[in-house]
Amino acid sequence: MKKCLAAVALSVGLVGSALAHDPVEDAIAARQAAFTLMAANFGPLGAMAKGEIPFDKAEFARRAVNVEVLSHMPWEFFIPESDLGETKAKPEIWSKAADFKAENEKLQTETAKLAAVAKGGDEAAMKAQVGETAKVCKSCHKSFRSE
Ligand code: ASC
Repeated sequence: MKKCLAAVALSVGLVGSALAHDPVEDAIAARQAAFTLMAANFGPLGAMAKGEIPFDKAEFARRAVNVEVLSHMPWEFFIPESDLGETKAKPEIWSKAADFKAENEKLQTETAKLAAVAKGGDEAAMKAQVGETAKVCKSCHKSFRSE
């Protein structure tokens, strides 16, 4: 019985500490997780576009869909005050919120095109769209991510 109570107390404690996370830290972790997955999927697309790894149509299409889905995920986690902490997010994300939103939407547009063109299967068009998508990554990083 004592052991059982101890186990219950322990698990309640674990759940409690998981829920007690700082919302700002959680938001930073969530958006960074989305960007990490985006880079992990976009990296091979860039490598295929540059001919650094073999072009594989099915693999390209799978990763393009992943990137499109992920392009919808980070933005809700740029919550107020979350420019403070372990982050490269610049204050301009909040002070120029409309410009940041425009970049977010551009990424969604270009990654949707990437997934669509991948379905079509035209290798040259697929590779070209990787370049168009990378331009959006770069432009947003330039304005809104510190190095
Ligand atoms: C990536 C990655 C980025 C972008 C950027 C595109 O794979 O991690 O930040 O592509 O380099 O220009």
